Amino acid sequence: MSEQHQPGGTVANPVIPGFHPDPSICRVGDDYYLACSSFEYFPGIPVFHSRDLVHWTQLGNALDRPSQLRLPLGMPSSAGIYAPTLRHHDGRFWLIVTNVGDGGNMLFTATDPAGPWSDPVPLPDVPGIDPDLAWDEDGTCWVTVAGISQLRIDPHTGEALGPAHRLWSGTPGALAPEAPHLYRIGDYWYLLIAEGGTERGHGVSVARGRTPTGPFEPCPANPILTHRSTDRPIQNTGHADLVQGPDGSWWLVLLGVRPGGGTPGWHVLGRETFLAPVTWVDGWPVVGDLTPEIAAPTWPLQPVPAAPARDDFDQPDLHPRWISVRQRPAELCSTKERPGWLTLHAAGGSLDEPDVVFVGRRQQHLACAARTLVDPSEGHGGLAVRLDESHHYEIEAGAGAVRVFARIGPLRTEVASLPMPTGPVVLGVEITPQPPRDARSGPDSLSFGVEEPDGTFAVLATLEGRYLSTEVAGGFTGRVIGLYAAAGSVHFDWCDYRSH
Ligand code: 6LW
Repeated sequence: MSEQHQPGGTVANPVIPGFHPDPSICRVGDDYYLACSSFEYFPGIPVFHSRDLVHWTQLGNALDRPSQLRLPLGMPSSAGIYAPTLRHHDGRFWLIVTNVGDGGNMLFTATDPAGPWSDPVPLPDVPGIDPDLAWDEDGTCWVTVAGISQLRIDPHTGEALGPAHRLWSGTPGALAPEAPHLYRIGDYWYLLIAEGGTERGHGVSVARGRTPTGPFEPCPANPILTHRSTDRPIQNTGHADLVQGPDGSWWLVLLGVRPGGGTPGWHVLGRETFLAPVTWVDGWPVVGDLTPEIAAPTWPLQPVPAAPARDDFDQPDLHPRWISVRQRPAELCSTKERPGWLTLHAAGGSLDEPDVVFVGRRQQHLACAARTLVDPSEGHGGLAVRLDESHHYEIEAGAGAVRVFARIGPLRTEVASLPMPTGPVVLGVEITPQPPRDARSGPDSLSFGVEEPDGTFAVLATLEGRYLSTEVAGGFTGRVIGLYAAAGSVHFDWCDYRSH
């Protein structure tokens, strides 16, 4: 993501673009690690590394085998893996997370955050969502959850060592006190939470006490961060975690969205990870500039090489950026069957089905394009932009034609088709943000087409982007662009993703 760094003293936000919500961060020496929610996608919980808080590289996914992550077919999209907390303690990395719909709260450990991570330690007595982990000076381990409640556990066995107690309910009247993180900083324990709901009202509040169990005194300036009722380009700001920079300065990582179009505004990339500076006044954190360009930190930045645009499927394993819906059985998805190609065997059928065989990557830029070379001679499949089972657009090759489909809520329709000799074809999508023309303008357009051998992109259909936004579809995720098989076996030679 080195293109994020702008010379001249600023860096671009989000620092991890695309559907990467609920960031949790920890520092070990000069290294920073960050984990995000992943919902119905497998593998789950992307884990990133940085040395400067600005440039991040994905190391892997913490939950990358079925013994760690079950996402049953009956589980709706936007259930599954919610809001991890990542911490380093006693020489190990600890990840506590909720699988909403299969197992509730659970804990994982690793000596290397790139993996392997352990099998889950179930936490049957830890209620609710958004678990946080903190240890006090005598080694007691506290789990704090949305609500905001807290209990003591044995993190090695998962056993509760006492009942859960309500710690704080956030600002009176505010919706959804959640996303707690508890820290010992100086003479106080700080309880950082999100409240107001994860939509436009979202914000970050804080309380402090002399012990990890409170009592907690709310900050008089709460919420210490919200962009509600403003015209700021970054909205829904909340669900934050605190960290110290290499020079001892303080920073928040948090989620936010970038709505486009007219009213009410539609965000299409999901909730992304942003960075904001923090100063301390009278023992309270004060959040600074949270804009698309923030003043660069003063320590040396360490850009990382930009990810190559092309995945050519020449390696036995897919890059960790590739995610599948609920599961990825090796017998249905392989780069070994036809070496140099990704082969997908259809299971259930189209992208309307929960067991679709789909492998995608998050859309990370408002303006971008994807292309893939597909061989549909043994089946039907193609390139899709997916929000969930009920909201996706795709271009599909097979049976002598290329077709564009749109699924919006309960409606599915073929919007274009083109006869085509059965043989390899380059399918593509161009995604273009649109300046609002009037109050009802959508955020962007998606043009699906075929790339001719001379490089010309022949558009079959242009579709409006609002129907693949969270404001229309609901839920907690963002767009994922990927490859799928709807029938038979479909082979993909390569896939390109480029920002514009
Ligand atoms: C998460 C909650 C939230 O559990 O959204 O924005 C929920 N914050 O803390 C799902 O990501």
